Amino acid sequence: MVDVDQLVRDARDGRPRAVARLISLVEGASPQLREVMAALAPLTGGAYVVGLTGSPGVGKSTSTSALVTAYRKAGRRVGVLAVDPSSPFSGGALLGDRVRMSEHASDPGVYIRSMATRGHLGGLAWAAPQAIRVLDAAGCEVILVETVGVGQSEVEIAAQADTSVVLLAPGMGDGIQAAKAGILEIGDVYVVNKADRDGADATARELNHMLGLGESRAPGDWRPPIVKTVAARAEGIDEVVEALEKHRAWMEAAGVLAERRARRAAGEIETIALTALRARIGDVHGDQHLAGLAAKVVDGALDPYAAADELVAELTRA
Ligand SMILES: Nc1nc2c(ncn2[C@@H]2O[C@H](COP(=O)(O)OP(=O)(O)O)[C@@H](O)[C@H]2O)c(=O)[nH]1
Ligand SMILES: [Mg+2]
Repeated sequence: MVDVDQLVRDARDGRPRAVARLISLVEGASPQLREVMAALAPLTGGAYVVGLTGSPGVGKSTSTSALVTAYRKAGRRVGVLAVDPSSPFSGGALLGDRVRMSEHASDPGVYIRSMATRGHLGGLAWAAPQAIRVLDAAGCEVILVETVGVGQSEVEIAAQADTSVVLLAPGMGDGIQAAKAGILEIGDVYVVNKADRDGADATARELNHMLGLGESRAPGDWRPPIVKTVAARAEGIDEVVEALEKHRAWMEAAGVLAERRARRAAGEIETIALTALRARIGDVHGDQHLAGLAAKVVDGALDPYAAADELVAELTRA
């Protein structure tokens, strides 16, 4: 058994190994998970969580690394979480990311962690926010969450962030891809990276058009900015930071930050509760009960809605 309170104190004091241990406990769904989460709860809420999404190769890791440098210059403690929702192992795609982040490896003000979430109990929606909580409690003022995969899981991760940054690059057919993946609905800030390549202006224009940024909006609405960057040379990164700060200030003033966090917490509670209920269905008693109900539905003795009501009543009785 781990001394959770000691571990949390060490993490708070900035010991990277303690932070790593805590994330491992969380990731491994340790029996001490509840104890860990209870110890962390009063220490959380201080971090600003920024999600970075976009197709593979667009420059998320390079941008993340450049953002870390910028935030470190401003004296902020930074956490980086690279999440790969498609793989059960944190190898492969994340390896290159580690190389791109290596310049920060010896900086005690930066925590970098990669996690793979497939095959997780409760999946992505469950694992990533808990790791974010650990980084938050450890005193990270800014947490950058990079998603390695594409598609729906990316959108899910974006929902864990206070601010979502969507990255595109010229010449990747990104416009259409982005629309397909639905990521054009989630961006608070858009970045056209690899602006050193041909077509960056065209990509920015196309994006501007697709987002309907030329159209008028209600006063007080957030208008997502499009920032051009050359992440590999850290060009435009200060503008990204500025856009993030602006978005954060707008969210605070408009009450959106509190709203988003409350919605996130509600989703988290729901996921945990549903996971617990599903686990109960798997219990011997519940399983037999379910089999009995299924037989009745097959026979036409019961309709599936009535059967489901019965199951829910049974599961929540004890
Ligand atoms: N030309 C150019 N290449 C870049 C730029 N930013 C990143 N790259 C390169 O693009 C490749 C993919 O970058 P990476 O950050 O790993 O992308 P990710 O998969 O989105 O995390 C790497 O070889 C980077 O060096 C840029 O601004 N311009
Ligand atoms: Mg990457």
